[in-house]
Amino acid sequence: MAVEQTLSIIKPDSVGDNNIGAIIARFEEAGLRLAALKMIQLTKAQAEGFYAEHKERPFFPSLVEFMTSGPVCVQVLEGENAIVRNRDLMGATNPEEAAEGTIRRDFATAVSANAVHGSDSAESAKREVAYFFSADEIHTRWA
Ligand code: RTP
Ligand code: MG
Repeated sequence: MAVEQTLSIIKPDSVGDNNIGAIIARFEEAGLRLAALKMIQLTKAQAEGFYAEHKERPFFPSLVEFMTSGPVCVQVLEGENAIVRNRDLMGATNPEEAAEGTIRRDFATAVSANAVHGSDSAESAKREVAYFFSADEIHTRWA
């Protein structure tokens, strides 16, 4: 199985709820490694660009407003099959539908405030990692 990188975001609700450490512990306990990490306040343009695939969706304006409502913690997670493994750790988009023991089940309060983002494909991961990090900010631990 291939070692992959994926882009993870701890969203403003979880940062505000003081759950950064608890969520990062989930990744580390599952064997994913942090290759990059930073806290940033997204601008409206940054949030719109990041979620551009959803720009025609009715929830797009509220998604952008939420993602800019406070700082986020963005990280590159690395490991075998990291993209799907991170999505499995996150759980379903709607926390009411998320399986027990997942991050969204345990930390999210609504579909619109759902604790974390994770890249959903290899193509997304490549784009999203580069959206936030330059090559010299990523410290691979698998080479
Ligand atoms: P994310 O991109 O944040 O990891 O979430 P996801 O893949 O699980 O879900 P996606 O379909 O990409 O949607 C992006 C974010 O938009 C909000 N959303 N609201 N029906 C709704 O009101 C609705 N659908 C999606 C969620 O906050 C979701 O995380
Ligand atoms: Mg998505």
